[in-house]
Amino acid sequence: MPNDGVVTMGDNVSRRGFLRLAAAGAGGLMAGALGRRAAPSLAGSAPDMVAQGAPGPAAAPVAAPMEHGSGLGAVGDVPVRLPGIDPMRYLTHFDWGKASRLPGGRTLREYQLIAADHEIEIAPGVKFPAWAYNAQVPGPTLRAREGDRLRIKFINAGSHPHNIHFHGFHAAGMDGIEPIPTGKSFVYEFDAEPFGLQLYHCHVQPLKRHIHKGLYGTFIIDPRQGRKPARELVMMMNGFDTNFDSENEMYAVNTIPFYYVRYPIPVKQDELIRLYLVNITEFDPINSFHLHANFFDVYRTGTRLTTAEFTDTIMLAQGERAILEFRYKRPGQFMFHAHVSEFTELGWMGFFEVTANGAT
Ligand SMILES: [Cu+2]
Repeated sequence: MPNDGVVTMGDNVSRRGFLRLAAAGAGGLMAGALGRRAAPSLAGSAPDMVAQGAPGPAAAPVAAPMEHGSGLGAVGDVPVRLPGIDPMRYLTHFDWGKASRLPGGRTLREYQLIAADHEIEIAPGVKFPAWAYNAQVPGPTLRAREGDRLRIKFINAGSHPHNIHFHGFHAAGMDGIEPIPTGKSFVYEFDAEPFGLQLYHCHVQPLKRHIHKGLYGTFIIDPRQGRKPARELVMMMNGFDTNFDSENEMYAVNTIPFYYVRYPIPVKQDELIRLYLVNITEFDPINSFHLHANFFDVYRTGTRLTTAEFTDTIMLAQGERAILEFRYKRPGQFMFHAHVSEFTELGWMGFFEVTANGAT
C-alpha cells in the first residue's frame, strides 16, 4: 500500500474501514461502532466511479485534539474552498437572484443553475464523482419572498440528462419531470408560493442515483410579512454512497462529515437561531436532528407561523423539511447530531460555540 495517503479503487478498502482507521487514530472512541458492518469491497463498483483514495493505517490523517476533549471528528481537513462545498459558507449564503420590477410592481427574480459533473473531496483522500448544480453540493440556497415571480434558467452541462423539480405550486409544464438532455437548457417560471422551506432536486430516473450524486438544494420562500430577525442557518442532512452499493458510507450536514466538530458554528448567547433543516439523505428512510442542552420550536415545512411542537429531537423522512427556532441561555460548546446513532458515528455530528453576552 502506498504511504502517500491514497490508494486506488482496486484496493480492498472501504469508507467505513477508512473512518474506522481514522477514528482509531483519533483515540479509538468510535472504532467499535464503526466496525459493526461488514466492509464492502470497492472492487467491481459502478463504472463511472473514479479512483477513490483512502489512507492506509500508517498514513491516516488524525484530527487534531479538540477542546471538547472527546476525540470526536475522525477525519482531517479537506480543501473546502476548492470544490464548492464550504460548509461554513453554505450555512448562511442565500441566492436572492437578480431582482427587477415587473409591470404592476411585482418582483421578478432570475436565477441560473448549471448542472455539471464535478469531483468533490468529502474527506481527506475520499473523492466523490458528484453531479452538482453550480459546482456545489448541495446546490445554492435560492431565496425569495412570497408572491415574487421566479425565473430559473437551467443549463445541463453534465454528462447525463438532468432537470430541476421544484417543490411548490406551479403549472404542469413547470414541474421539472421532463429530462433536459446534455447541452440543452430550459427556463422554469412560477410564482413563489406557498411560503416555507422548500426543496429542489433533479427528477430524472433513476431518481435515487440522480439525487444522491448531489443534484439537490434548498429553496426558501419568506412569508410576505417576514419572520423575526434571527441568526439564520441552513442545514442539509445528506449522505454519500462512495462505493455505489446503495448504502451510504458517510453522513453529514452540508456534505463534509464531522466538519462542525472541527469548526463549531459560532452563535451568541440569547440570540434567536433559526435553523432551516432539510433531509435529502438517500437510501435510508429517515434522518433526524437532536440538539443538546436545549429545546426548539418546530415549524414543519415552514408553512405556518405558529408552532405546535417544542422538542429536542425531530425526525424527517427524505424530502421533509422543518424550521427550528431556539436560543442558548448559557455560553459554551453544545453538540447537535442525528439521533440515528450510526449516522452520528459516520459523520453527522457538530457543535455550536455559544459566545457569552458581552464577550468579544
Ligand atoms: Cu439528474
